[in-house]
Amino acid sequence: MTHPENRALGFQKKIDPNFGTKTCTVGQAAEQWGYMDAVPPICVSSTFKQIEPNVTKFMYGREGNPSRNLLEQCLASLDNAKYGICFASGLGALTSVVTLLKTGDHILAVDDLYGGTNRFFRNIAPRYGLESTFLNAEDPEKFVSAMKPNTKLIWLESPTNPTLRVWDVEMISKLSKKKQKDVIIVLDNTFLTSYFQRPLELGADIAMYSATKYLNGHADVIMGALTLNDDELFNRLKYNQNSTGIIPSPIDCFLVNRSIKTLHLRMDEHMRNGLAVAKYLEAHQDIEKVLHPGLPSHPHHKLALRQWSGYSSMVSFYHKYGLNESKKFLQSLNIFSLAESLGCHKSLAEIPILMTHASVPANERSELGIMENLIRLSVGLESIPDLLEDLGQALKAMKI
Ligand code: P1T
Repeated sequence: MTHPENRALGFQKKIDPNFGTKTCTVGQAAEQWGYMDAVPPICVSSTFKQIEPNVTKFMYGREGNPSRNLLEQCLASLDNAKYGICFASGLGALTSVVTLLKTGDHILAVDDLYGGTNRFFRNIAPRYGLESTFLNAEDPEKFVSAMKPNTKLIWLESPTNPTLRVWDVEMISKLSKKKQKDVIIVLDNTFLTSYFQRPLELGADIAMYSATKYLNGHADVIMGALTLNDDELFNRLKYNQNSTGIIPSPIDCFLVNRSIKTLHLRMDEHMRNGLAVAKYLEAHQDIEKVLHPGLPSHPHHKLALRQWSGYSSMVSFYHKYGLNESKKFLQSLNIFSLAESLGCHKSLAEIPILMTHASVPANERSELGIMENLIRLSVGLESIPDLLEDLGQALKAMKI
């Protein structure tokens, strides 16, 4: 079965026809619970009774928990992965990946990244003797040529936050593995989720998620997740997670597990709303440029169609004015909330230069195009006419 809307838009990758069944069934069996709970319970117990020393399915809540375990199985299935691991936050998942490295290792990262990811590689990793290079990945050969003999981690984010650049993950993976077989390639897939992009099938070793965003989708949980196939990497990550304690709470696991039941439905609607907003803004007189990979004007439009099976609802745009107008626009919005974060039911708007990407050095921000007139929108699930009206009135108000 092919998703009709997806096919009409020209995507070459198919949406997993069993996606909805997986979110509703994998890890969810009633038979695993004492009361045959049809819906998985929240297991808050921090420790588990043992039959004899070390004979038990779960031992201690930091090591593993039934509510977490079932979510990890379910998330893994969505990427057709062998393993899933959940963490206290998206940055917690990143920190855990970095625990795979040792002093003297080199990280090659794309230059346009979530500000917090950039901050970690730039300001925290060097304290432990890790060196990072940030580079545009438009030309995969050039990007990969920046690998050094000690490059152990390649960190990709595609599409990127906040300028929605798209990288050729398949080509980067192929070229970098050819150069160094043991380099670990991570793709931050927060913006698209497994529904629209499957990182492991594009050659990444690890798919990374801020589950805080679309996976949970209701702006009431902070969580991170990784999915992967490699046994050795999985064992090391689990060992390191237990040793560092970067775990999510069972209640948050319950919430994300509940939320992913509707992930495919939400993503379909997010895509529609995001595209409608992007097209509206592109035709607006006060807009200089819209960044959305679904617009034919986007430089990576064709690559997105080749690599993905849908778009997220992230839209960034440059208006024709300055910082004051940016602030006025954001403060005039009624349905969109002026807030950080993204990927939830509520529409959110922010100004990366002052908010999510304030920690990126100023010269790099301007090279990336993070300017005073760049606004980032996370389009929610409200009705399209209301969203367009809200944007229209705020664009008018910003000039008064
Ligand atoms: O917030 P946390 O769950 O720790 O996830 C960090 C993170 C990782 N990767 C991407 C692509 C992200 O966008 C984020 C978090 N981003 C925001 C809070 C934001 O407003 O962009």
